[in-house]
Amino acid sequence: MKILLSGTASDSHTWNLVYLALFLEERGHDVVALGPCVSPRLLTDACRQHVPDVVVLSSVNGHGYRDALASVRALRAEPELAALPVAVGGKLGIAGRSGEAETARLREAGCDAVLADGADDLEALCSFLAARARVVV
Ligand code: B12
Repeated sequence: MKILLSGTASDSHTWNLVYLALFLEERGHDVVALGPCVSPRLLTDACRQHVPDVVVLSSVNGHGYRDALASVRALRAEPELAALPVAVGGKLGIAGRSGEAETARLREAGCDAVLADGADDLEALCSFLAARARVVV
């Protein structure tokens, strides 16, 4: 699958993105990596340009919940991107994982998968992608 991998607007961390790019490429995916500090506008423009099968957002600085909310709302506001599968994960809250209310809001806004930062979350991402791959094929 073609995966657009992106950091979020306020997040300057990069090794999470390097790790995820390698992790996804080792599983045979074609990764377009946008890097850190990607604004919602840049993300929507890149999705139009690269036409990915799935968007994976990663954030670890503690502002991922708010940033991802803005990003997914921007994607869902564009008719041609409204159905594009989006998974977000990492350390989304200031105390690591995001809370249940934050997770629910992200889902309501259009995130198809809201994951955290553990090995089980990477496995969950693989399952999410495998389910999408069957749809794409
Ligand atoms: C190195 C580092 C920095 C470096 C980053 C350098 C760089 N080029 O990336 C510097 C010094 C710049 C930095 C800055 C800051 N940092 Co910092 N940083 C770290 C540190 C020590 C290591 C991060 C790292 O590289 N890990 C290696 C990668 C491979 O692991 P990872 O990032 O955890 O990613 C894994 C998982 O999170 C997961 N994952 C990530 N994304 C996704 C997405 C999906 C879909 C899935 C499934 C999984 C997943 O998979 C990855 C592999 O396992 C961590 C503490 C720690 N030990 O984690 C703090 C940490 C991430 N930083 C933190 C903070 C608060 C900051 C600052 C805000 C500090 C400040 N007050 O200025 C700033 C952020 C500035 C900004 N605008 O973003 C906090 C975040 C708190 C939180 N979320 O709960 C942490 C956790 C430290 C702490 N314990 O408080 N940081």
